[in-house]
Amino acid sequence: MEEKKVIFSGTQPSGDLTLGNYLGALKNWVLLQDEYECYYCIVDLHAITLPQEPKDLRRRTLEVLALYLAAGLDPEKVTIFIQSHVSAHSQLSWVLNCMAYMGELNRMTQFKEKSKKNAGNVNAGLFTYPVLMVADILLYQTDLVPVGQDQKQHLELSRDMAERFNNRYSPTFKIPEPFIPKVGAKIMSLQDPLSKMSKSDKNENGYILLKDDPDTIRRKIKRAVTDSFNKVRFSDEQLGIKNLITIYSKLSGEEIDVIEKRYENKGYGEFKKDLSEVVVEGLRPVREKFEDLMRNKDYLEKIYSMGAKKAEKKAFKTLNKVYKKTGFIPRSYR
Ligand code: ATP
Ligand code: LTN
Repeated sequence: MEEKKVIFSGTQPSGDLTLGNYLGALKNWVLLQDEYECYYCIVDLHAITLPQEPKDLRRRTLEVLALYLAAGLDPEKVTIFIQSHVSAHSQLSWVLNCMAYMGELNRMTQFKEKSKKNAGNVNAGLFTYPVLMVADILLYQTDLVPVGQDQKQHLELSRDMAERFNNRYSPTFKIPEPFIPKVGAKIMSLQDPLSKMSKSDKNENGYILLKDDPDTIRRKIKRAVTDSFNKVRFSDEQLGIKNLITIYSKLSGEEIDVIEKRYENKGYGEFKKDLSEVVVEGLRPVREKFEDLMRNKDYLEKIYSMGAKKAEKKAFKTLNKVYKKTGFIPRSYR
């Protein structure tokens, strides 16, 4: 039997998940789970590159896990685990840090944006964040990494670093490929269609949370920024409306031109009203399942405990090779 290709991806438990995370990442992960050997991680080590309140971090870590399941990931088919439970991530990250160039990390857009936003706390972890992400990916001999557009640059670094290590020592890592959806790879803020919908946005009208109740969703869509053309068209001149059509299409499964046609002679009011219902109904099963799961902490514990065991096995196989090639003497248990 041919071996399945490996997929790895992760989400930071640094805020509540948005519709952007769902459409750009989660929804695709679910579609891939039958065909691939999948590892889906909750990257808590990454989250502390910005200050986190310990009790919020604990709560959100479980919430992200519950959302993975609520979105349709099946723990019998995929490995779901918490990054800090598998120490190989930190260990490989150190080795790779010693091979990463300051210059290449300095060019990372996410680092530049996040350090600008958090000028008072630009810690070394924020700078080396992409190297930890490289370690996540390379540990599992990953073929494909399904992410939103914003992560493309980090994926290029993963490929460069895998090649660097393989060339310096001998073939060790698979070279991973990004896997970015054609539509919905970058859902934009409802308040500013030039910046991406982000869970760390200060303005809560900019994003829709997966756990927002129906009235909140309706209110946020009603307030979404549009333009004065009053034409429901998928065009770069109308970025606000373009974003809303993308959301409509991704959630309803309808093609963009079908949606444009339906609203050809209708105004934004009617379009937004219908879109609200598409979003409310699209997210309803996710939210209901999520609330159910959060009442069952024992079950969640079982999932992350099983996940860590499965992930660890694969991760340490790679780490041991790396340690050996680097020149570390294997520990003796005599
Ligand atoms: P922040 O917005 O706080 O910087 P984030 O949501 O970008 O965080 P993660 O939670 O780690 O960061 O992202 C999880 C996944 O969701 C990644 O694959 C990312 O590319 C994707 N993603 C995040 N925001 C969007 C968006 N607006 N549109 C499409 N995909 C997104
Ligand atoms: N950096 C990513 C989250 C992330 C990730 C990963 C994604 C950490 N490790 C490995 C894919 C593969 C983000 O901010 N969205």
